[in-house]
Amino acid sequence: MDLKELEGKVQEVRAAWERAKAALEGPEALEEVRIRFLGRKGPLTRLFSALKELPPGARAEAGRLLNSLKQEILSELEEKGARLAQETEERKLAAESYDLTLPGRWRPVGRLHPLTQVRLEIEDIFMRMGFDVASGPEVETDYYNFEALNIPEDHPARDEWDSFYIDDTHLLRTHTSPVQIRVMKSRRPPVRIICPGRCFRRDNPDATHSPVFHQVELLWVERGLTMANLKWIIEEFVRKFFGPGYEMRFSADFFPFTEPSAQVHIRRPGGKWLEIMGAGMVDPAVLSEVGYDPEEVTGFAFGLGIERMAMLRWGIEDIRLFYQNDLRFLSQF
Ligand code: FA5
Repeated sequence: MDLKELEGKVQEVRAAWERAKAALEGPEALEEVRIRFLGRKGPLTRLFSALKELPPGARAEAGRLLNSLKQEILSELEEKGARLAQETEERKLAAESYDLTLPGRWRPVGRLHPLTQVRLEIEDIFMRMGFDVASGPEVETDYYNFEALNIPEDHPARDEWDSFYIDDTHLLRTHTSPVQIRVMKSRRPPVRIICPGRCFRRDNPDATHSPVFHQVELLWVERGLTMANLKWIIEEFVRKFFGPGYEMRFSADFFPFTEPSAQVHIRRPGGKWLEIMGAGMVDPAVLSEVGYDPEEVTGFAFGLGIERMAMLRWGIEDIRLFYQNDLRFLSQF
């Protein structure tokens, strides 16, 4: 072999390399082509070993030619490899990227039931006035629900609170007033508490009555309290809860455990009058029953309907809406 012939072979290898390069795709093909051209059995290795067949004067030139082709192939392989790696990376990123035009996923946010909102607000108003929050059982004895409240058996007032009895002496409490008795029996005056809670009556459901409903009981017992204090507290509370535009009506009523007794109606602007509570001065017989001296202390109490407060606040005309768990209704509050 002479230089001329070697030059021709180098040309051939370069041409074959150019074709292989153009068809290159993917990292495996790259490795295959590297072995094919530069491996031990590749054309370049063969040509390098053929150098010794050349006349000594041509070997340097021939070596230069072969080395430059080898460098060319090496650097192009490297470049191609880098490009392939970059393309792979870009494809991966493109597949991972966020599509900002997709609509978001709707995640409903929970909220407090309107009756819970009203209860918390009522508690807040009275706690700021210095009342404690007390509680009592929903299953009561006849004694606390009626007798200690001056409603003996056979008293006609029992008919007003048509009750769910559990056995001869236990019932679901018909009002939160039994908590008055429990609190007074466990503390000495002065006593200043409110008690929110669930009540149960065999009332026929209608727009303003539910067999399960909620009351807030208020009780204040101290030396020298009068009906004027009770009226002031109620007016102050109604003003704070409803704000301007609501009217209040205070009228006489009867409860065996208060004397005198009153009821309170509220009217929303443009709405109907709705009874919200019964109230009165704690009857001396009740004070004696719990061991207080009616000559020494007086007290007043009320029982307020939470559902009625919510109805007046938002202009809701049917109490049953609170118990139907319809999200179209509940999500408005
Ligand atoms: C009582 O329950 C007395 N314990 C209130 C009381 C307490 C008087 C302390 C004096 C001193 P009455 O039955 O009127 O009273 O109920 C009071 C309030 O509870 C009513 O004004 C009304 O707002 C609410 N209420 C009563 N029954 C229902 C019902 N079935 N559904 C919804 N709310 C009711």
